[in-house]
Amino acid sequence: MIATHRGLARLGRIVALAAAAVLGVAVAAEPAIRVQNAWARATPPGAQNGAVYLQIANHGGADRLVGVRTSAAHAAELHTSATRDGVVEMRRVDALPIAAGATVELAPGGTHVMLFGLAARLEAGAHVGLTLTFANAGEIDIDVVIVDARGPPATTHEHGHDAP
Ligand SMILES: [Cu+2]
Repeated sequence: MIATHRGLARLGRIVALAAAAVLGVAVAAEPAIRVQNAWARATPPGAQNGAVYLQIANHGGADRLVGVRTSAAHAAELHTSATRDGVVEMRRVDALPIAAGATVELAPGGTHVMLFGLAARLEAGAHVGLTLTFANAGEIDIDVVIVDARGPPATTHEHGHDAP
């Protein structure tokens, strides 16, 4: 019998998984959903609301973003924006579909996470935590960097998974 390196590696992985299962050890799998480049604009003094933008890369099957929450604001909601007759309208949505293999971008002028009733002013250089809940992937905690009101950090243009 001739076993390829790949076959042996796979066999080794199966054995490791079986051993982990027997021992009751959780096996960390590559996450299907990755949230990256999360940012929000700094808010002026007295502003009550803010918006968070980010990218969701889905390396697994179809999923849905069904919830957002943060301790940085009284409430967080998923919003879509559309221009109708020259007027920008924001609309709350209960869920955002994330197709299999897709990268969904929440960006200015489009879908965003709206923060209502900020606990404190969003100041450039600070970070706030945000928890995203996906129907299949479960909860994912992310770190949102607050940037100068002029725009996103340069890294927002990077699409690499582990780019700084
Ligand atoms: Cu909004």
